[in-house]
Amino acid sequence: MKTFPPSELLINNDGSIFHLHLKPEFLADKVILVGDPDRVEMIASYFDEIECKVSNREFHTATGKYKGKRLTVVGTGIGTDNIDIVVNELDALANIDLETRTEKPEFRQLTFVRIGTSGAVQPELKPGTFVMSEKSIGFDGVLNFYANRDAVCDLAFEKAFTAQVEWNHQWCAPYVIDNDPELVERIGQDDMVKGVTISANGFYGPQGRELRLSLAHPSLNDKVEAFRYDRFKITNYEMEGSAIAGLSRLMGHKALTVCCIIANRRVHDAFVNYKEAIQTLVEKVLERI
Ligand code: R1P
Repeated sequence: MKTFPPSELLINNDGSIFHLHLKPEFLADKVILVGDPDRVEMIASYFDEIECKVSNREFHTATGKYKGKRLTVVGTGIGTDNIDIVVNELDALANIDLETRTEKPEFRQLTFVRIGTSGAVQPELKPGTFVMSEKSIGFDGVLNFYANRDAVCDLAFEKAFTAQVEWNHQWCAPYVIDNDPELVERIGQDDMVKGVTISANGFYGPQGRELRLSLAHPSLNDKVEAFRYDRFKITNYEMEGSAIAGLSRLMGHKALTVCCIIANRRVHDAFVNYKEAIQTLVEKVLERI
């Protein structure tokens, strides 16, 4: 049987997992992931009962019940590097016995729904629109470090994407991954646009924002907007969904990202007072998860 030594699976003295500081009993089967730690408080304010609140570094967690449904909400902070930690540690809480450091015989499936903010790359997607990711494109490369990445990725889409946008091969290879189709249908209803979301490995250069530094590929976002493959076009940028979808597919969990558009990159429009809109999106997800 595979055992996981202390250097690979780090457990705190109180029995909690290293970064999240959570114990296995704190984890619900349904997990909402958000980037902003304040959003954890906002979502927990809808709960009828709070079981626990735990914080360590940028990771803030609350578990409780919403209309009888047990939910865990985790604030991941920004970026897929944090998602690698969060999804691996949540999976370990569910599927590894932390006392014996061995995999549990019965697999426990988790459902992850990320609720985020995002920038649109099609002119018609106005701030305030809700987009759910049918597919995610990872610019981040996290999934490329795991075995069997090719078995879960849409390789034909990847090929079309790298060719059409004239991908710079100094960047890590992009990966394309489906979000869970059942969640796409159940959570993303007619009030959300079905889309293809890029998760970038940065907010400025990697999403084509130019401040004082010039870009290596200044026309990338023109090509991203014009990209077509089968019935798909790219809708939006954010920074976490690809690794959530990719790691979940490899591990056997279900995942979906839904975002509120708060800026349109093509018409240079932004909506910085988005709190009410994101609250509406949270209410929809709480009902549907
Ligand atoms: C960038 O400002 C952050 O906002 C978006 C991006 O994915 C990134 O995390 O999502 P959140 O609002 O969930 O943090």
